[in-house]
Amino acid sequence: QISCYELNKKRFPDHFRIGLATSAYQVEGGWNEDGKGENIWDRSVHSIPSPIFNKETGDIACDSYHKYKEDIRLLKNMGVDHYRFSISWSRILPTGYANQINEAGVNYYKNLIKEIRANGLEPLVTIYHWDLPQPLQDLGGWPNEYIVDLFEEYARVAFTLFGDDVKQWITINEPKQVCQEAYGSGIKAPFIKSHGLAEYLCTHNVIKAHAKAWHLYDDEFRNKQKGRVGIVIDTFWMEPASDSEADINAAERQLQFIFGWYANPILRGDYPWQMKKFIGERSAKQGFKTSRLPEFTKQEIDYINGTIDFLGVNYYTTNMVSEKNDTVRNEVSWEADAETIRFVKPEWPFSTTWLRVVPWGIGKVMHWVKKTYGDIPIWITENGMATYGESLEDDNRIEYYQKHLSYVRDALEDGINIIGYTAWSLMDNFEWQVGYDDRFGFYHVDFKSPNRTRTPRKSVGFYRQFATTRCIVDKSQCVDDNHMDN
Ligand code: PNW
Repeated sequence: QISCYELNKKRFPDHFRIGLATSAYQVEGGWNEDGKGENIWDRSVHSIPSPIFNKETGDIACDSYHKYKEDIRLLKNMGVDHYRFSISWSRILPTGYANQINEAGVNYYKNLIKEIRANGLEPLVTIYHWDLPQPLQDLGGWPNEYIVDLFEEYARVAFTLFGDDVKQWITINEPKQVCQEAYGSGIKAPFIKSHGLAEYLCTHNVIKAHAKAWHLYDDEFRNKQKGRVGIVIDTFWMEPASDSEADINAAERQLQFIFGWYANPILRGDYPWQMKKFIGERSAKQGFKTSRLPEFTKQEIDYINGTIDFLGVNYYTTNMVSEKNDTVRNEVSWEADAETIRFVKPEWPFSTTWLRVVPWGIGKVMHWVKKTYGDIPIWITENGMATYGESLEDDNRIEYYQKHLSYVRDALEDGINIIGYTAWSLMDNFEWQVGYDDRFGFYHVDFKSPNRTRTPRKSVGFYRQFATTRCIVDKSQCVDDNHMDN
């Protein structure tokens, strides 16, 4: 049992921000209401055959387009500091272009932000969480460089309309899924399979688009609005499978292929050397005239380097990594280019297909980010696990959060500059290609009811206690009250 004195020392600091997250397509619904345009998820979920488990759609999702006031009540009730949500590009710009603004869509976000503020919460707003307007996909989507300027114009609309009330901006959520899963392996909208080609072109443009939006804010909005702009990058922790130099290098290379792919250009000016070397050599062996990994010009490198006020990090799970001795080198794909083998340990508790519960991984990611990129402010923007079915007894979720948070607390103690923590998710929602099967919510949502009733799971009590006391252990669990001062 922990002493209450120790417990109090282990409180998270008062300025540490505690919050909850969702994203537009996953919760809003109202897919064609009030002038909203079609996006790539609308198009995909309505196509036949459906690429989504059980043919589910986000047409109604949690109906937050109508129930946002109730959502904010739930957040308020949990005692959190901030709410992370995303703006649907096609709700405010139905064609994707900024020449035509949909007033009703703008009003939805104005009201949402007003409601958040009126309840004493702070908005943390993601500009792009995977729902590209379909007309821009018809031009080629993210792999077409044209997207860079269009994203800048969308960001300008967002800063102009909402920037007086939003001080924390995220340009793009998880570019790795935006590019690798959407245009490489093709398991997310627009479900394009272009292994080892489009996924690299996509990334090139995502990085440029992010940098442009950051410069735009810096040049034209920062003085007046005084906010900050970051990006959210996701990674698993990659643990070397053995002490061999080859496996240690393989794990580091895998981190660079997932996280450094985006973080290195933004924080160090260019793609990681591991990617340039491996993709370059493999491309040559495969007979390509140039590397499949595009190159930044010197000018672009200078423009992109340092375009960040804080770094958002999403952590869910960990993989073991060993070196793959690939002498043939004929496979053209991002997966193969890294020349690694990834696996999980059977004893790691199972949450969902890709998510084993490995709490210590979050601490290792925090240390690695600091070691690799220096003392950048980190905001943990997602962390969480899925459960299944209708049960409200989610002790495993409580344990997941308790353990992950204790590693976050240790990382703070070690001097890592973590400014906030955002759990995924406020409530069950449309979990992309797996539909409503994986439930990530503190609140259970009844998707069979037209009311989309939200019911608290047991974990709501845990998170409320964490948010309000800033302790991850309950006071009733500590002994000796002598030193407690609250
Ligand atoms: C994140 N993976 O996605 C997203 O930001 C959320 O929209 C999503 O609901 C949440 O995590 C839970 O899945 C990920 O397989 C999806 O590596 C898949 C992976 C990572 C992140």
